[in-house]
Amino acid sequence: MADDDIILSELSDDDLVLQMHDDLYDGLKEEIEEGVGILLERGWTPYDVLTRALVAGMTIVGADFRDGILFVPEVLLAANAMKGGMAILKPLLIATGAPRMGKMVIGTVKGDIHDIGKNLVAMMMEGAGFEVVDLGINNAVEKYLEALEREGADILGMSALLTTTMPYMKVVIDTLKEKGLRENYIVLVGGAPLNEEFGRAIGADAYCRDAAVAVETAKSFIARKHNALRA
Ligand code: B1M
Repeated sequence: MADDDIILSELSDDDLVLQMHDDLYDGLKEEIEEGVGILLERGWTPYDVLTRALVAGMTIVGADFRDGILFVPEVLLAANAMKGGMAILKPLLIATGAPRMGKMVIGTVKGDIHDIGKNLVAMMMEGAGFEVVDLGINNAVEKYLEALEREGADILGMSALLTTTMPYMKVVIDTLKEKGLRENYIVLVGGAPLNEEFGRAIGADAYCRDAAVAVETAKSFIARKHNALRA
């Protein structure tokens, strides 16, 4: 049967979820929105729809992106479809108090206006269940610090695409250190001209090669943080 012939509302829950994984992979925003609506009508909690239909689907997208099977345009489409589903779930999730993965403040550093990669990271993080506060581009250190405190964030994400702007990440990290705040946050950095060595040299917790790695890295740091708090 061709995809066009599939009537989502006639699928069993399990088949619908699998179909939604496929639709997310293919970036079909309307189908994802419809699928979300059907599962909610069938009594699914917003959290289950988020994790089992959307996040699980996005995990497949993230893995194939990491492995070079999917590329940026496809991931942007998938992320856009995901955003469609998320927009329906977001108010319901807030109302039902679903557990959150953690909160990230992210922005491109001062002097830099590249935002495509940063936006992709933000979308993938949201897709993985993180709350994301996107500060946009051209952020001075004060803007990051103010947002981290205001939002009670767990993670600071910084993006830079220019060799001339990437050193600014160190300015932000050094300022956090000077104010005794460095240990309060997981600091993740990314952008095409960076590498692991640079991330280490400036005192970040990790350099993230791409959006999928950013999600995986954030998840593992948050898990470590929760384990440390429990111990
Ligand atoms: Co510009 N640009 N650009 N540019 N631009 C580059 C970066 C450049 C490498 C092109 C080149 O010359 N080959 C070069 C930098 C050279 C250098 O620094 N050595 C360059 C230059 C020179 C410039 C200008 C100075 C050009 C000029 O005006 N003379 C100027 C600078 C303006 C400024 O920022 N002050 C400029 C302007 C622009 C445009 C506005 C035209 C446009 C940006 C549009 C926009 O972002 N809204 C633009 C673009 C599109 C590019 C290229 C072609 C593509 C960047 C991109 O979006 N890639 C770029 C060439 C390149 O990188 N190959 C280039 C796709 C994106 C998905 O990948 O951003 O790497 P990326 O993000 C990845 C990872 O890096 C990682 O995950 C993302 C997704 O997988 N990641 C993170 C990124 N941020 C992260 C944050 C994290 C984690 C992971 O936090 C946790």
